[in-house]
Amino acid sequence: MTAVHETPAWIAEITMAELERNPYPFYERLRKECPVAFIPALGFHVATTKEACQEVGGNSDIWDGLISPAGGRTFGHPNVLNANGPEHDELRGMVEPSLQPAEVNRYVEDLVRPIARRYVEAIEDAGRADLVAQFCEPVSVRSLGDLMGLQSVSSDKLREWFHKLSVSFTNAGVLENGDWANPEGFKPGDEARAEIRAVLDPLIDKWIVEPDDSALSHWLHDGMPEGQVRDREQLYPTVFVFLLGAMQEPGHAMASTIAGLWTKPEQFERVVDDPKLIRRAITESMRWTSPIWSAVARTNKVDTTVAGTFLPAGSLVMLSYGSANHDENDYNAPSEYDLDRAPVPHLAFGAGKHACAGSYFASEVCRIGLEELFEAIPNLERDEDKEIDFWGWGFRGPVELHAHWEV
Ligand code: 261
Repeated sequence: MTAVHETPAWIAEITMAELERNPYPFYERLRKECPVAFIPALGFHVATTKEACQEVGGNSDIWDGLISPAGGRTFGHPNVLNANGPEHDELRGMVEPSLQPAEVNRYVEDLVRPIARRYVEAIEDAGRADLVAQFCEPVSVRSLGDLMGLQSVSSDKLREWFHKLSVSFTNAGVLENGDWANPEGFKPGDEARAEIRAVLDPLIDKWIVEPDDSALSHWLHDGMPEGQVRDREQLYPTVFVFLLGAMQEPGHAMASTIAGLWTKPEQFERVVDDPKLIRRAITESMRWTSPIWSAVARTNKVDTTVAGTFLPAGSLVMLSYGSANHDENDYNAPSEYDLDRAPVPHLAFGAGKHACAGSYFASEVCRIGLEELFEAIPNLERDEDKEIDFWGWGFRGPVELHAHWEV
C-alpha cells in the first residue's frame, strides 16, 4: 500500500520499538496534525481521535472488519475479527451465548471467585509478589480457560500461549518494499498454534461424541443439524483470537487498574476500603490504558475521506482506541488516571458490529479478581524500588507490578 498524501517527515521516522515503548507522544501529535495518518513503519493508516475511530469503527455500511497482515498471518481465516456479513454473523452467533450478561451472571461468581481466592492464597503469606505474573494473568487465563473447557491446560501454558500469539500478532513492522521487517517475530505464534492444535484436537474429538457444558463444546454443536458439528478448521482461527485477546486482556485491565490507582494513593485507599468503587476504577483504567490499544482495523468498501485524509477503497485503517481514549476534546488531562473524572464513555471495547462480545465477562472477571485481592490483602503497597514499565502498541499494560505487604 502506498501513502496517498505527503507523509510528514516526523511520521516517517516513527519506529515500531518507539511505538511499543510509549505510543502516547506520537499519537498526541497525530491527533492534532493528522487524525488519520499513514505510518510507513506499519504500512497502513491509523485512526487516532475519538471522532475518527467512531466514524470508521461504527459504520459498517462503508467499513468491513479487518485485522492487520501480521494479525492475519497469526490467526488465519475465517476469524470473528475479520469475517463480515453472514460469515461474521455465524461466528459471532457462535461465541455470544456464553458471554451474554444474563448468562454471565448465572455462572461468573461460582467460576471466578474460587479461582481468585486460590491465587490470593498462593501469595498472601509471602508478603510480596509480582501481581502481573502471580495474580492478574493467572486469574484471567484460568477463568476463561475453565469456561472454554480447558481445565486440563495449566495456567502457565495458557499464559505462554497468549504471550507468543501476542508477540506474533503485533509484529506489524514492514520495510519500505512491503516485506516484513522482522519475519522471525512470527515464530513464537507458529509454535503456539502448533501446540494449541496438538492439545485441542483430542479435546475436540471427545466433545464431538460427548458434548458438555464448556464453551468450546457449544461452539462445535450449537445451531448445527442433529448429528453434525462445525468443522474444526472453521473454529480454530477464532479459538486463536480468544486464546490471545480474551486470555490476555482481563489481566492487562486488572494490572492497569492497580497501577492507575497507585498514581493516586488516596484513590487507591478509597477503592480498597469501599469495593463498590472497583467497577468505576476498572472503567477509568480501561480508558487510561486501553488493553486493546490498537489491534483491530477496518477496510473501506468504497473511496472515502475521513478527517481530511483521502482513503481509496481497500485501505486498512487501524483503530487506535487507546489514543481515542486520550482525546483532549473529550477528556481533561487525559494522561492522568482519575477515579473521580466525569464518566464519559470510552472506546476500549470498540464500536459497531465488531464491538467486543466479551465486555461484560471481562469486566466481571476483573471486578471479582480485584475484590478478592483487596479483601485478602488490604494493606497492599506498591514496591517503590521497582519501576512500573508499560509495554505495547497493539496490546498494552504493565509488564510487572511489584507489591509488598505486612504479613
Ligand atoms: C477476544 C478478542 O481477542 C482479540 C481482539 C483483538 C485483537 C486480537 C485478539 O485476539
